[in-house]
Amino acid sequence: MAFTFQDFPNARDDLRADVLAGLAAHPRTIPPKYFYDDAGCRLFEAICTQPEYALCRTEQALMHARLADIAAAIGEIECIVEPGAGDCSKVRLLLDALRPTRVVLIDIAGAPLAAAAQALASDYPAVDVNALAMDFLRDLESAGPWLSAGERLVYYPGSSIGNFPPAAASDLLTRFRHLAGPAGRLLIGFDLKKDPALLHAAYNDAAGVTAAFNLNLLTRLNRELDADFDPASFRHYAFYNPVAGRVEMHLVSLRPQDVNVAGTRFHFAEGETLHTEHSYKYRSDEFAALARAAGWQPAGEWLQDGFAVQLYR
Ligand code: AVJ
Repeated sequence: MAFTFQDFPNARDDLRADVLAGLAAHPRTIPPKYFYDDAGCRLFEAICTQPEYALCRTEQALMHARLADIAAAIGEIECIVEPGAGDCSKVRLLLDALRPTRVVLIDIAGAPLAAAAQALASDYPAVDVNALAMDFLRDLESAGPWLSAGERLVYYPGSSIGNFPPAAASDLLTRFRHLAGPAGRLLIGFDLKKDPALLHAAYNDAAGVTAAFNLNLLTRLNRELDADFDPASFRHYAFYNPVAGRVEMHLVSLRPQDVNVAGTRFHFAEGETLHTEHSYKYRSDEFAALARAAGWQPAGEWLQDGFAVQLYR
């Protein structure tokens, strides 16, 4: 079993600087990558089991059902690179089907990544497993020495791309182009535009798990930035904006209030919003245009129940 773990201290996320800058802006915003502390990861897993939120289940079902076809379309591959690998569960199917000699798993959360990647390495003794702890939005280029020279597949499942506005998504796809190399491929999963009522329900589940996930951000800031948010004074508010083609998640202040964060005081007016997430939805041709503009050629597409997996070369 071959396993390496590398931490990139210069490419860590910067919660304090990002939050202070986001709170000072108007509208106030916090990058959605900060949802995922331990509690946030557990709440996201719970979202994925809610009847209204089909995204993860549908992608998993699609990957299982179409795996042979997808693997054939990808062809020979030496190395799989997964930015945002999290618990490393999604890449297993591809390891079974593609049998690469190396996998490079990148995630912002170093400790859980190391544990998950080590477990992966013991389950796949023939694969050289490399875990890189970094915020890949800051420094994807440092992953270079860990990549194998042969054909590489960048795997970006789960509609994570939906968190980025189109210009930033296009930028990320260009960086994936470099990560994959000239003979590289990209397998990417994203949520499709659909009945707004379904999208609304998916981000407003009856059990309130998405609301808890959104509000957990304030609890995290209280703990990690010595802030004093009162989560009960903010309302989870999520809606589909069909003009922009995205679900927006907000935390709306229910009263005028002052909040201290890392020694700085911020005033929230009644009804003022803290914007916590964009979740863009695409038509498959819209997404293909975005990928083409980033230098990728379409090489396959699999659709199921409002979700898409596309392959590019
Ligand atoms: C993990 C970014 C795909 O946008 O649907 C779930 C996160 N936010 N419910 C999404 C999320 C609210 C999710 N992604």
